[in-house]
Amino acid sequence: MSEPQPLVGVIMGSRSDWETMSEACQVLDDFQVPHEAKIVSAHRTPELMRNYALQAEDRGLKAIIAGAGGAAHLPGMVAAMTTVPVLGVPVQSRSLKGLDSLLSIVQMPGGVPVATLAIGSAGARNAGLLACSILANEDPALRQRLHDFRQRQADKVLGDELPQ
Ligand code: RP5
Repeated sequence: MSEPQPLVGVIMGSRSDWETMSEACQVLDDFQVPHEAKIVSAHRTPELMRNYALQAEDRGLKAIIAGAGGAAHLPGMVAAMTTVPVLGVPVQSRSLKGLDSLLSIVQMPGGVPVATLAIGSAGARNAGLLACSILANEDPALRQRLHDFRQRQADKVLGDELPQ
């Protein structure tokens, strides 16, 4: 049986970003959203990045989640070459704990937006959820799954008890 066509592209600058970016893929799996995951580096494979961005729309991608750390140019450069929404995830870097990644991704010039999430795993999870929200505009069943998720999350917090 053939794989369904991916609606979300999850790309990252390095294999070392996978631990973080796998959280976005896990969310997309949980919500049954067809997606792909690839290493696409702005600095080490710039031609691959260019082709990926330029082909995204024709390939039917509805959102791109791009994670990178350090001099994190991947989300911004991809956004420069496509109008498919780009969600940027700042991966926590070794030297500056992801502040460098965050500022590299969030400080885009007016006219080329990147929706920037939090540093690290919370950002990756939220990027997955935000991609689901974007797709849910055209997919009532996915919208319902998001409502159900929020309800389960609220129920858990309401049921939490503090230690005596
Ligand atoms: C960036 O450089 C990657 O996104 C990664 O977060 C960072 C370090 O990459 P490696 O040296 O671990 O491959 O391009």
